[in-house]
Amino acid sequence: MANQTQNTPVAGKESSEGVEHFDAIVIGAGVTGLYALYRLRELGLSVMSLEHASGVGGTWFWNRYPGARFDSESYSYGYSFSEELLQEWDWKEHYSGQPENERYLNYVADKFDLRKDIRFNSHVSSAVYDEAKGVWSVILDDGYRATAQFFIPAVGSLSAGYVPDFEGIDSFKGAVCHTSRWPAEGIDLAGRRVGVIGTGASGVQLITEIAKEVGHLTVFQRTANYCAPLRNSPIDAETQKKIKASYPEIFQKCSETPGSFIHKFDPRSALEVSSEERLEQYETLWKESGFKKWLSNFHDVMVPGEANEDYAEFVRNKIRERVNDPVVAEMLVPKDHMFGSKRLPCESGYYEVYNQDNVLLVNVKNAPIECITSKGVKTGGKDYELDVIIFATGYDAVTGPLNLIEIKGEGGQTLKDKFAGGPRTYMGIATAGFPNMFTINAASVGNFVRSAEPLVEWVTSTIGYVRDNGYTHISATTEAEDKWTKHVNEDGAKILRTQADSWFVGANIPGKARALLNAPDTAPVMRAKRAEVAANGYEGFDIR
Ligand code: N01
Repeated sequence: MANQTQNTPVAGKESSEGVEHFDAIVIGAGVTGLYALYRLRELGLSVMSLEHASGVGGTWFWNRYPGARFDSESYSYGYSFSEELLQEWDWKEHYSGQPENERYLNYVADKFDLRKDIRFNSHVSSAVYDEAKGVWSVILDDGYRATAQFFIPAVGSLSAGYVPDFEGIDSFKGAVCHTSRWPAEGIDLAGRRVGVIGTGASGVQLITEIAKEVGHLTVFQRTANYCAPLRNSPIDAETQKKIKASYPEIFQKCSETPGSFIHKFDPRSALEVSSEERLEQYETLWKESGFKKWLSNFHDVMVPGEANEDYAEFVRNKIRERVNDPVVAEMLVPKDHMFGSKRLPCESGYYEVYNQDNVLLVNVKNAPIECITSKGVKTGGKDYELDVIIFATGYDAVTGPLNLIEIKGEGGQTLKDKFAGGPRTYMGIATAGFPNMFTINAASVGNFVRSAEPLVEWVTSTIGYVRDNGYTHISATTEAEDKWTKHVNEDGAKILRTQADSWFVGANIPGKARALLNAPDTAPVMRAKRAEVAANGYEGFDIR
């Protein structure tokens, strides 16, 4: 496997019981964890990062499935904190693929010498707050233990893969894989009968790519998605120069938009212009790459209401145009949820896959998958014989990765129990009864790196504030948390992301409480709120 790293001891201070002690422990060496490690070290703290994988990258380490790539512009998606890094790194494509993204994160880890403080192949089983000592005690599966004053589970939002509990799943005789655990050596799909379950952003990227080599492909679709052309292309030398010269403007633009993407909405309503002008704008933007099609469009295209439905119909017709068989086309046209209420996948030839003779689309909405048999998938009373089944069935998002660790706060309360009805946090960052712990994954919105960077900066400067002022304890107050949770639930109910059943609200996991898992605010509002809290002496936190 590329970029695997052997475990090397990470130096901490030995405590009296022979357990290593650090100022801070970070879990995860993905985009957020790597930056948290970097910033905490800059503060002069001793830090250990614990990473489950054998290399850095998080999402970009694990998601090696064919077709995995950014759908935000590469140059808006890298770290902005180091001018040197920005100038050294050449993004090769406008929407960079997984191998390159993993290489980038390895380059960052090497450049800033982060690896020496990362313990790889480290699966954390529990993290318990020791009230008497005021430290977090972290235990790994292999028996290793360490303590730290600050605990930062940077475990990612989409890292706990979900495979539905289909009856007979273990009886299947062929190969099985979830998109997030694609083996580095690949899976031989050439000429084989492959079934893919799931048509979210992962499924759409994967299906398009593997359709080029499989013998026969069966796609089991529960919900059709609104997908739009990515229009990826290589970055030529001239463009590369321009990008490198304009990073300040790129990041400035991103910082001003709701989701930290590079695209700015048209402030006009779709409904205030004539239908001809509206259509002309839709068509012009449709020819553009990436998310520009909707994020530079009339602002109300992304708000529940008439304009949203008008644009949804435009996209539906674009889908219809590309699929030869009208019956299959209608199966691929989403009619049961609003445009943008589920994550919008970008694609590179997805709909044309269904024009191939060796591709079959099976609707599993009305006739759900009954079971997995030794030979394949059974649905609607029919058996689909397969050599390989790929689960593109998504993630137990945000709270899922936290729940994989037994996290215990004051009074022995587990985070899992506390979040059983949905996350209860203060700004997605802290939760009452879990002092000195900062959850970074419940606060991000939109362009992940652009929102993670300022978040990490806020958390690490807060830790700096606590230490510089001789405090040892910081915790969200119950009042601040109650107010924030009410805001998430009440204001969250009005936004597009809560209008469909998806991971945004935990509705993709049977039995999971329905609640918006991150913030309903725009990225600029989130940053302003955090800045105000800090300026007001960390209002809403109990600091001692
Ligand atoms: O997961 P998903 P994903 N029977 O939850 C279906 C990010 N991402 O891995 O819609 C049959 O979106 C499920 O059906 P339904 C991005 O944020 C980014 O694709 O629930 N089907 C759905 O079709 C994204 O949102 C990139 O009805 C079942 C699919 O499985 C997030 O990751 C690329 C089923 C799951 O879709 C997750 O995307 C990829 C069942 N029992 C991902 N259970 C970039 O481009 C589930 N499904 C950067």
